[in-house]
Amino acid sequence: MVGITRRDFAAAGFSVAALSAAGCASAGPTLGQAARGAGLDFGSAFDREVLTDRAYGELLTAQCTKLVVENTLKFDWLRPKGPQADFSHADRIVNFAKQAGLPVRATALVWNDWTPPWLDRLSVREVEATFDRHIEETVGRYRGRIAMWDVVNEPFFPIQRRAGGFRQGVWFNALGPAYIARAFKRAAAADPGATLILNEAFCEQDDDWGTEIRPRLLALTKKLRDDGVKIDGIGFQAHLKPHLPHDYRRFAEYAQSFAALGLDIHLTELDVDDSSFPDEPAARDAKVAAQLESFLTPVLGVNRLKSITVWHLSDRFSWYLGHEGYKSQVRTAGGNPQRAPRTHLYDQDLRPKAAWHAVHRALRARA
Ligand code: 9MR
Repeated sequence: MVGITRRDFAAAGFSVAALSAAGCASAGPTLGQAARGAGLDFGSAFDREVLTDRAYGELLTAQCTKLVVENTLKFDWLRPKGPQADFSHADRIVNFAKQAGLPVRATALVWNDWTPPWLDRLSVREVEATFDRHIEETVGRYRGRIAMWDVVNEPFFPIQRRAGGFRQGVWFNALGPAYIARAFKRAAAADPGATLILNEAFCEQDDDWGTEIRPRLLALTKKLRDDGVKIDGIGFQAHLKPHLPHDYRRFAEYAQSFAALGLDIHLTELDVDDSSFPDEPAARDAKVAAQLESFLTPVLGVNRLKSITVWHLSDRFSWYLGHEGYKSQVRTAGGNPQRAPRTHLYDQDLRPKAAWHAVHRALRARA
């Protein structure tokens, strides 16, 4: 299948108008339109499900002004068995967005997590060569077609207790912290027109992880800038965890300090971990919505905030589904671990929830 267009939906018997009405909750503006009114892009993670789930594909293209490839462009998905990449799936996914006329962000070009086992058997020199090859081939192949890359994902992971708080893994172990600048330089050479961002988790939380990562990330970014490395923006994942300490106003001030360096700010993976909320769906939805609004209200005031991306639009494709850590948190909070997550803006039947309205309201308020 080579991408799905609006015409394909119609040919398959889907009424675009009916789906759009179902997806919007009202005849008012979509999330994308509301975001544009606030000077932002609105995106969602998407992946191979759009090739078979037409209703979801239609919802994504109706609501978003950009799409973010969730997995297919990750190293382990492109090169699961050896250095030779299979780009056939990635081509289809990128083409889906192109057919819909939407720009693409891709994650994660370099990540010290989820690397395939064959990499562990290489010598340092071979790892280095594979690193460069991966960046040049992947960014080069999609030059002009992938507008934005998460060049390095999650550079810090203090729980591993490595010097500098860096996340260890194949790339870090072979190249040291220099892998970060190297990745940005190689990516810029492979596609000088692409927007290059550094993406990090946990910065929204005030627990040990968040408080340790925040200054380290700021110092790393300053150093990259001082060294003349092209870096266009910072991505804050924003998988909100209401059960952990947090102060979203303080986070907004922190995000602002990157804007002061001349960098753009992106919220790259927004969703709400609802594990500490009640089982009952309406009560849970209200709390998820309130959490989103309490986060977005201060953060939408950050200068140079350019985009908000949700880590899937619907509970139908929640990454929390079947996640053992999530289930055990639900159990600890006294909930039913078998319940379905309600962590996103649409429910499993693609009906907008209170969370959709909360994001929409916050965007309209910024406009
Ligand atoms: O949602 C993604 C899930 O399907 C993958 O199995 C996983 C590993 O590649 O990555 C998930 O997305 C993660 C993102 O790439 C980085 N931040 C955390 C996200 C959720 O785990």
